[in-house]
Amino acid sequence: MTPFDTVSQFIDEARVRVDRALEHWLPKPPACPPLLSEAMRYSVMAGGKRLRPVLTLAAADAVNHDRSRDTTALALPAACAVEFIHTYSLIHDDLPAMDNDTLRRGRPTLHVVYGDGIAILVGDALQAEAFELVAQEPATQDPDLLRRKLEALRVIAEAAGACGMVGGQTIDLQAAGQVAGHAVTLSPDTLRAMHARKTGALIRASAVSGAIMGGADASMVDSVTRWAAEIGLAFQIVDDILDVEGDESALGKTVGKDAADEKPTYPALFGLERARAMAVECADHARAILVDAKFDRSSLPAIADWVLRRKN
Ligand code: GRG
Repeated sequence: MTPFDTVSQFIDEARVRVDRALEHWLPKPPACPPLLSEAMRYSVMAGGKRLRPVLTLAAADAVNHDRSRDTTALALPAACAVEFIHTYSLIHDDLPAMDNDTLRRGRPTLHVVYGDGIAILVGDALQAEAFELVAQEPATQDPDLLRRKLEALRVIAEAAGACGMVGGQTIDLQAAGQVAGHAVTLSPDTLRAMHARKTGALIRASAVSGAIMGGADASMVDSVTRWAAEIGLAFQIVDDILDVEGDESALGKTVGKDAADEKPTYPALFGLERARAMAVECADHARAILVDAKFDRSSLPAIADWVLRRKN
């Protein structure tokens, strides 16, 4: 059982810890130019849901069966690293050369406020800071912990890179007809594969890096990987549905953009009803994986519900 009274208390506490740690680990002047520091803070501290870092802390907590470790302290650097990478991806995705969006996290997008050049540099800096953070923290000479940090670093880098998020974004640009001479048409299978990279890979790495830092063995890591793959897909399907019927002020971003840009989405390919049912199927698969792995009394089932029911 979690040491917290309720699971929602776990999520609330995790968000507070993450926000405090992000603030602490954001680079500051004089080490970093004041303008860059201010612009990084503008996006990172803009009030995202913190789903990915909460997943990291929850997975670390779930594998700590005997309650022998302070898994939050162990996994917090990886949690903040995935939020840095996620924020960089949103900043770059909003640029005119990509999705060309002007509203994010309820605020004007970073390039609208600081210009494209600074927005590109903030994304670049956040990505590098993420890896520096996991390499540095928690500071240790313990060989097992050093091995876990290296493995978490590898998992996050792989998810962020050419075979993960950046690869998925490449296919997305091709599918949107934004790469002259390289357009592709997505089938339901290739749409799923694109999302498994674009949003799924980092969601998976968020949970898996947490499990690794929390002390998981190989079989626990395998269960968390399969669970997070289902949750990542459910997250994406719900995201597509919210783009059709969500509320712009609750979402803090432009709605109706996928249809306007003729993007291949779950509602576009399957219709809203089937898309909703597919998200529920993912959550059912995820629940079964948790039961098998004996993680069903952790905070992970409630996080799956949060993903399914979210309004923003
Ligand atoms: C530019 C390399 C590069 C990658 C971009 C993840 C991504 C790839 C683009 C994001 C575009 C987008 C809106 C995708 C839909 C799913 C998604 C990642 C939504 C935003 O995540 P939330 O809802 O946002 O967790 P908050 O603001 O709450 O953190």
